[in-house]
Amino acid sequence: MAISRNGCESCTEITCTSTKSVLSQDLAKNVITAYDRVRMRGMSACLFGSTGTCCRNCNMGPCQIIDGVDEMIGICGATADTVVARNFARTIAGGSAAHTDHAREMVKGFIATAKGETPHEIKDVNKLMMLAEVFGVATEGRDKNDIALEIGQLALADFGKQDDKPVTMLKRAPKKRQELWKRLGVEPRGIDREVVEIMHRTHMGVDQEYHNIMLQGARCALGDGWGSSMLSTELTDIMFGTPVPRRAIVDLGVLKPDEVNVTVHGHEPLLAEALCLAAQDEEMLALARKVGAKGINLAGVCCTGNEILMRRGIPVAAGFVQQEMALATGAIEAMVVDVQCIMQSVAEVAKSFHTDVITTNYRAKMPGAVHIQFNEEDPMGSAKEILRKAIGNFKKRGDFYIPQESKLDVVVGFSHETINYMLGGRFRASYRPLNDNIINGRIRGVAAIVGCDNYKYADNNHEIIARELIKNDVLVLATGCAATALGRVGLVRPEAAEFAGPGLREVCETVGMPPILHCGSCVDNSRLLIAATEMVREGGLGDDISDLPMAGTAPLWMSEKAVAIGQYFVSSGAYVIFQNLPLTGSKNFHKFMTGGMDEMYGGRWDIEEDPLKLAQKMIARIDLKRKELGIDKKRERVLFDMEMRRDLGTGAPLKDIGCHGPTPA
Ligand code: SF4
Ligand code: MSK
Repeated sequence: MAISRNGCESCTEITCTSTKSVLSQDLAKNVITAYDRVRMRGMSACLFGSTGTCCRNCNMGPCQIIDGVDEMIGICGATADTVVARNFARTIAGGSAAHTDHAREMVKGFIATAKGETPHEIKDVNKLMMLAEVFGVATEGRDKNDIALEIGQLALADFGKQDDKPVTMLKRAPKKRQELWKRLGVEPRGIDREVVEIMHRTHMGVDQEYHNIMLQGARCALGDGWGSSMLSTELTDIMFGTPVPRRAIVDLGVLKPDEVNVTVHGHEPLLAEALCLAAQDEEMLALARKVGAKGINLAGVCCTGNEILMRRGIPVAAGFVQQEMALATGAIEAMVVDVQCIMQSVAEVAKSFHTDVITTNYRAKMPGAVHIQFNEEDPMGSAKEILRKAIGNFKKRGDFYIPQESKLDVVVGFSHETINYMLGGRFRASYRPLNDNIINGRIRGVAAIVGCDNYKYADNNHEIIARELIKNDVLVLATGCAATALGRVGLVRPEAAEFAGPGLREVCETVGMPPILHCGSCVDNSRLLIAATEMVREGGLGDDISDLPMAGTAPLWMSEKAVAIGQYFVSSGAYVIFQNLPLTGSKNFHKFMTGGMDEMYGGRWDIEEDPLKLAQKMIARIDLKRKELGIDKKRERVLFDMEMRRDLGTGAPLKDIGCHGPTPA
């Protein structure tokens, strides 16, 4: 594919300084990126696909349906309502399957760690004990590895469970929510089973009633959020340490001119953690020195990046839309990939440079890449083999360009435990101060900005939304590539408090926290479920998640996982708004998802393409919830009195949490 182009001037979608800077170099003139492909295709996305009305679930079709036109229903008679609902449910199943397969690997890694078969260890004993209680595992007088092994085995059983009892972690939700799920019949049973049941029910000639289809859609998504994703996050924390706040840097400028640059891209932290250990190994460092490099520089891409950023402070080079640009620097010796969000084009881009794209998971191979299978029984062996390959490429590096203009620092590591300690104090971890500040109006509410980047919209949409939210005193929790994008523009650091409204700013400055808290990777959205549950448990903000002044968005969503995440938040009682969704092809289904869901779950979907209006709709929802709680009048009193300042002052200052935080070593 040798199409040359004249830099990226015509890419009005790109606002990111480092991206523009890399693409304008001579070095990158033959690199074709997704931005180029969007232009080269010269056609807009298929209307049927975009609105959810294309069905190819059987070989009488494919059928394109037009709502309200009798001649344009499916050959089998399927209406727009049925087809759109089936497609939406299948998207949820796709996203949930991705999280679930990832989580299964983490559980297996956890079991292997408990057996002493990996270089990792059980680090967060407090969290281990908490999970032991959830799983009903006895702890008295037992070794931590024994306890971990039993928890791991019970967790693994939750994936393939065949009885009709709910998955174990569901009991962590607020009581009222659990009762609602039971009443509606949407409690997830086996995690895998719910994905299979969606695929069955959406097969030709099975479930043809959109409300009923979405009951299973909700059940599957809940199995993801409160099942697989939550298991993955918690067990990863126990093995690799629950994140605590730390400073790090993001953007393409984190690559180093004089070191072997290795980027880790994908989602599963098992390999990335092994690479982190191997990159410090004297044998590997000696090899690097031998080829003239000063060291080995690991950097993240996408959510693997977020995992090691949160736990180790390893810098993130790029989010999803920058994966090709990272290679276009010509400075990367190896891009190591595992699963999810890896564009096939990276192998093509790598051909213009000395870079090897190394696939490591048997599930995810690609033409043009080198495959080195990650061996779970010998993670260090695999990691060293990969690093040897990368080191071998260093001398082949030709011209390269590493942008320096926008290398920004971020403060990351906001697990829900950190929020607890940071606002509540080192000795009395509690969500009380957060709830109090919401009740007194300094903090108007909480918003989640999560999910991907997407070439469909300008790359500054996350920023527009986030600035509007914090300006209006809304505390933002961010995950995934959205968090990376916000980090790139300097909003994920305490200094960004200056862009917040007076109430939020005062809280942030008193505690020393950013107005946007980086809470991890896309699988870590389960942390936000727990944070919301803790806010309910703390009291004063209603008795269910649906009562909280809270809203969520994945504006630039790309992956099916984002839809699964959105649905588990909606089914948990949250208002979730995206810039577009493939559900507008059916009036009835659209109405149900954006209205009827609210009546069932107290949470609903919404769609708004304009990023500023999207943020304003989130604020309107937060205000509605404040009104329902009767705390809307109190927003006038935004200044801290001395007593409140002292109260917050008992929270652990940010700098201290890193040293004495919630995670015992
Ligand atoms: Fe067409 Fe019905 Fe077959 Fe879908 S299931 S492709 S609507 S005939
Ligand atoms: S990596 S799922 S682009 S957040 Fe999790 Fe980023 Fe979205 Fe992939």
